Amino acid sequence: VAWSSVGRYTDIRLDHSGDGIAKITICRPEVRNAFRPQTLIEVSDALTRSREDGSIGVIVLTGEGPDAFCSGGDQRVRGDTGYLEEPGSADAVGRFHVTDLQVQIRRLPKPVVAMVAGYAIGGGHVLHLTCDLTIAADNARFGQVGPKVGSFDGGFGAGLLAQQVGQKRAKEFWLLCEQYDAAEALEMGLVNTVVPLAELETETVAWARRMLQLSPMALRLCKASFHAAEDGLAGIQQLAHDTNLLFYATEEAQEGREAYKAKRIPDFSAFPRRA
Ligand code: 2NE
Repeated sequence: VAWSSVGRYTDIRLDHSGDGIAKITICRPEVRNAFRPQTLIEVSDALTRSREDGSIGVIVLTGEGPDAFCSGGDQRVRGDTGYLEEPGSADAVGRFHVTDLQVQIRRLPKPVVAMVAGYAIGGGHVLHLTCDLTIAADNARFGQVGPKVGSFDGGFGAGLLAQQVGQKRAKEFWLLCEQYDAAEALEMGLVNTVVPLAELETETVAWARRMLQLSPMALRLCKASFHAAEDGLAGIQQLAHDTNLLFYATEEAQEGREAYKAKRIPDFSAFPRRA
């Protein structure tokens, strides 16, 4: 793919394939693509751009180099109140930017694919869990390490993992903090496929292109449907509002709008009460 670079970032890169794929790359290989607040602010911005851009149908999230997808929160900027944007500053207040980013990936109405080479560890592992699909290279390694470093992610980090691999296995991830290789990840349903490292991008692009051939609205509703139960009222809200988008296109809904604007009583008598 002849990727073209979009936007100006310091911690990430946003590239377009030219045929509907946006690729967001975390570019901090010197720390195994650990994220600091700035990294997550930039990923969020790239996701927003990709959402708003009608030429984009699929988003790929990845890390630079063969060694890591992402190793989670950058422990060097973890303060006593959260992760710090300006660690040197005396009045720096800690944040958990990753909370909003996880939700953004879940709510994004286009498929988001994690393309994983090397380590997906800690908060980096949770990022792949929140993506819709995961394509793994044969050198990928997965694991949670929170309890080793005094942290945990009891939200999507626990819940989505349990849904994907089962409660016992999910608890094993968190209670033992060990690593699992790509073959084990495939066997437990944590990833969609495992490919040789050299073919990772080609294969991921092929999967993305298959989705680009499909109905965007059907994909959007499929994604929202999966999350409707998992995300409780927030998930139902997304699905409900998506159906509203479709309902607005009907003459029945338009009669309500037109009657309001014309200050008349709406006449819905032409519309069937469907069985
Ligand atoms: C990822 C892993 C297993 C890779 O091991 P290896 O042996 O391939 O590399 P190495 O030598 O450990 O790492 C290379 C450099 O990257 C830094 C290392 O300190 C090392 O630096 P230098 O010695 O070259 O100076 N590095 C790697 N990960 C880092 C990180 N997360 N923060 C800062 N520097 C990092 C191995 O590196 C590893 O286990 N890394 C630590 C993983 C970790 O503790 N992640 C945070 C978990 S908590 C979290 O992510 C979180 C959460 O629990 C809840 C909410 C939000 C976030």
